[in-house]
Amino acid sequence: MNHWDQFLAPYKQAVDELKVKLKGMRGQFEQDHTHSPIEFVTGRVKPIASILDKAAHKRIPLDRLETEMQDIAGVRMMCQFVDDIKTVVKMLRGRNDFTIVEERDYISHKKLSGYRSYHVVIEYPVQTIHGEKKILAEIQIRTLAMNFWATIEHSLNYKYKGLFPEEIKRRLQGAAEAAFRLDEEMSQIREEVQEAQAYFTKNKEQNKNK
Ligand code: 0O2
Repeated sequence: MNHWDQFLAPYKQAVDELKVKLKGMRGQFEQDHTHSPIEFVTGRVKPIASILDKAAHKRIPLDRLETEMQDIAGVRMMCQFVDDIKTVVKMLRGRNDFTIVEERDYISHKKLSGYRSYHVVIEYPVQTIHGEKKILAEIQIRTLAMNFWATIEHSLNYKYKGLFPEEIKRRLQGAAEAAFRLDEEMSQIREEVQEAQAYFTKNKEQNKNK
């Protein structure tokens, strides 16, 4: 096994385990027939080239990656509605299989680029044949609209290496604004749906008692 494989092995294990655990939360909501605040979950170990780029950019010495690069293991949880994000974060705070070390709210405070997402950095204990190893992992929680924007912006970022032409920058900010409005519209439709469901349940109960 080369040095990188050895270094990344616990991160890979953490991502695999977290995906199973967090996808399991969605399954449990389905079993309960209640709206799942989690739409889908993805995860990845940061590619070596991206680790090296980020380390150079943020001046992180390679022997300090473990403590200073928080997103070598990354998991994303996508939600339908903005309010679902709060629910998911509360559930994460209540778990006892990892410890939250930091939260970053880029929803209340969006980034200059237009990026919105809620980040939770955790310390996750990986069980290895040599004993327990605690690693840092980043969970990003966002709506489908936030994810759509971030995915497109990320690929353009890759193309332009962060130096967007003014026109593209302006359009991306406009698209971020449109994604924000889409989230707001959907939140309003959600209220309509929930009102309709409450009305339906009440009528059903009344008919049963007649
Ligand atoms: P990748 O390829 O997703 O792994 P910094 O990089 O200084 O802004 P920091 O301290 O590393 O931030 O932590 P932060 O901001 O909580 O998390 C960084 C990650 O959030 C990024 O990882 C992206 O996944 C996401 N992110 C943050 N800002 C943006 C943005 O403007 N656009 C997009 N598309 N994603 C963003 P990496 O390492 O940059 O990339």
